[in-house]
Amino acid sequence: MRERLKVRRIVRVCVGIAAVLVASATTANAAIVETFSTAQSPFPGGATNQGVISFNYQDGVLFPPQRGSYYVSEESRGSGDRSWFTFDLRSSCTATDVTLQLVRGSEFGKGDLAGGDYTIHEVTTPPEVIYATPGPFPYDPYAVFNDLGDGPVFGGGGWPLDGAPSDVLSSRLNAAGVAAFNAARGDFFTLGMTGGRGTYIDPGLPPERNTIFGVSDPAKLVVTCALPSKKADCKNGGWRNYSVFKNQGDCVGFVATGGKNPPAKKPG
Ligand SMILES: [Ca+2]
Repeated sequence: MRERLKVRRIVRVCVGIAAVLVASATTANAAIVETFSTAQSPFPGGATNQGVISFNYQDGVLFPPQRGSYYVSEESRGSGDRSWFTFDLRSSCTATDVTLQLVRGSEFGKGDLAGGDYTIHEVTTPPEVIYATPGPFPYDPYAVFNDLGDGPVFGGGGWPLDGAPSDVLSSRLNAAGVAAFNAARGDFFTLGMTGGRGTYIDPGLPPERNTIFGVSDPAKLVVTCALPSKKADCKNGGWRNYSVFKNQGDCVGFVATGGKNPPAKKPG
């Protein structure tokens, strides 16, 4: 009798575990991820929708903006490399989570500053100005250099300065960054990045900045799409808010099957 009770209890525990596994599998299936790249929809005159402006404070020189590559270095004595990344969100879903993915690159290097801090900023300069043709930047590049490192902060962190050029840094945008992404849907979306401001160990030494990124690989934006959790979310035109369904029935079917019936427009 006791043995049978034990078996029953084991069965009950197993059923419970199985239920949890099914629930988590359903949740995983339901997630829809979209990836955007600076290699998509390139503006004329550049291979990718990204670039860098470098400023050397000692010489007071702003180097000509460079399209296609990105460099981010820690800023000190007013010198630094600031980069921008533009993504085509004309067919984007509504995001709940947005992560910027960058490659460290072959030109990263250690200077005489500690750490590898960087910050992601809002960019208000419109892409038609950043990518104006025919020549690069027929406008005030100082204004754009400032824009890449000022205004609302959308993310940031520290990056260890030892590693391989192929290292990928993932940086999640904060709530303000996700809101800005969603506000930019249907258009292009540009992010700016600047290094932190370090202090020289020996002020008498010539400037040697930490370069955190130095690469021309396309930057990526990995986006988790917002999805309905109940049928009511689909009704009265609600299905349109998710921009992954072709109609209300498609949306209701997705909810009813716990995500097993993927959206017709964007298969999960
Ligand atoms: Ca700005």
